[in-house]
Amino acid sequence: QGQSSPENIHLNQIGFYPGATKIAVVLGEENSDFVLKDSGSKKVVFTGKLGEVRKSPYSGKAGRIADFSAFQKSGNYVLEVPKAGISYAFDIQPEIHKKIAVAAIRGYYYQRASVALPEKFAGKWARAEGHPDDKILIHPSAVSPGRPEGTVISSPKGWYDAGDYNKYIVNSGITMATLLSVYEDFPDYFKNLKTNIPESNNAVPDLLDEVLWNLRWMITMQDPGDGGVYHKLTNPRFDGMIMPEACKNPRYVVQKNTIATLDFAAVMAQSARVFKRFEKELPGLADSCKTAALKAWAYTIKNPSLEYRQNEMNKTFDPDVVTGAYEDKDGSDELIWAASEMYILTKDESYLKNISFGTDKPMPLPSWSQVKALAYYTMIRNEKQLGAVDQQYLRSIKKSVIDFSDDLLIDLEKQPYQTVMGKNAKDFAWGSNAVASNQGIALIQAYKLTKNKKYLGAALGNLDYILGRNATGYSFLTGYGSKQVMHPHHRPSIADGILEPVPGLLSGGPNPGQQDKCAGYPNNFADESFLDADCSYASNEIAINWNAPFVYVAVAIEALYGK
Ligand code: 9MR
Repeated sequence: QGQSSPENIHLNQIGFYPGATKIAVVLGEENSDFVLKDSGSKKVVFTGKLGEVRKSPYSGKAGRIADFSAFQKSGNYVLEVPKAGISYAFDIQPEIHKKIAVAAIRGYYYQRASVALPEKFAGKWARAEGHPDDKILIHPSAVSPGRPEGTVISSPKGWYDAGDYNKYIVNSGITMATLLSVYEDFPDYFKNLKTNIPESNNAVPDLLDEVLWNLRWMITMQDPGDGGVYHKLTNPRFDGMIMPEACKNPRYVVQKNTIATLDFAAVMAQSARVFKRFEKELPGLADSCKTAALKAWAYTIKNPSLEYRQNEMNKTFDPDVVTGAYEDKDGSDELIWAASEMYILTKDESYLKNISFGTDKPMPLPSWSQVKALAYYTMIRNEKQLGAVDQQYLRSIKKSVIDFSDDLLIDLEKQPYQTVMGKNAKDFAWGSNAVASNQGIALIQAYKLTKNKKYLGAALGNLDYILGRNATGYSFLTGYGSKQVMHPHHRPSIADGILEPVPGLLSGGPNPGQQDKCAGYPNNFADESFLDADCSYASNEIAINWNAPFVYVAVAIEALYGK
């Protein structure tokens, strides 16, 4: 504040739909008019008054809303406010978020393991093949009669999880579910959506081609002996800040356990359902997924509480493994999710026999460790296939999803950024941009159930949040926006010698935990605790489970608002 600067005006830096809400937040307490100008001709096209002062509950910083929703003409504009300054230029245009949706899907292409990315598809971020993963050791924690110590398996493909190069089943679980779900919820949107990947010319939608890259890897993570699924495929320690092809450390599959196997079962069941539609293009795949799901489920019946405890494991087995733990103490939600997917796939009601959907409690927001709502979404999505017995569940599940969204909407208009994201301090967790995105998904589900536009508007508000209408003023998708994230904790982006980071990746976002202890955070206010430095893995890493809900929201908003 004080000096006039575009940084005083926080808005979606990509832009707005002609017919939708258009809001910017102008920092400071100054009351004034604002104008919208055509960025070329500099003509004033719209004048408005700033709203009331609202303060961040975290920093106390003041701002006022500039609402120019009434202006609906396509073009390129700036917002001008006396004292505050002139905003970055932005577009008003139909399909304004299409490039964002495509970029975020393409983000997965850049995360592919075991393959070179040629320039034709990767542009200046082309790179050599890394991590062939065709000679993977069985960690002593993971040996079985059929796979004793010394066994070498092949487990190629998959996506790198995040800024590191390991591949984790638990985190692949919610990621795959979210991507498969956006396909199931908006199949028409993907009919002709091309993302410039090697498979773009085949008859399968590009999104599903991308999903297949990780699915093929996941299938290899099941022990064919007992159906159990390894927790992860990993180096004992994280690779250095080097390119994939420079990594030569041995890799292992590590301890089978119940939760990873339930996540796997759920993903395989959902994949079996989705890929059944592509039997001609991918003969036999759906059946293989179903077989894998059934075997995984059987393992979890025999082993209902085998937990993954990395430190415990390291006391008994060598080498020590210190990479991402994805430890989850409670498998009840994974059980509900897997059971629901198995039931929808097989129509066998016994899967739901000992399952309580727990709709008497508030719906928990999905995250890698909390997947109960994925079961709700699946039941709703497949409601036409449910038998009479399930109608009772269905009613309470729907209510739970709508109640969750109604809670988000309470006092929305009083929020300083007028977003549901950030209303509660707990929203600013590690990967807070995934919180914003997963709230968006819940709101879109509520919109689909009720057709009430207030939910859709709030989901769009969270997209605006991620693309610039937030307390940091950053647009959090690499490669997009006027104030972009430039230094994500992402090994290829750090090591490739290219100024711009790999595009289409969602930075984690504000996280007052500051677990990385990097120097340079502006402060520790929850909504501003973000550092665009590559040491900041707690606020500025990227991850597949964060990109996925962002893809969902961007696609859903395009599909529902686009035109
Ligand atoms: O997203 C995970 C977050 O919820 C945890 O608090 C954090 C610490 O355990 O780990 C995050 O996941 C990281 C994973 O362990 C390793 N790959 C990078 C992931 C994103 O930072």
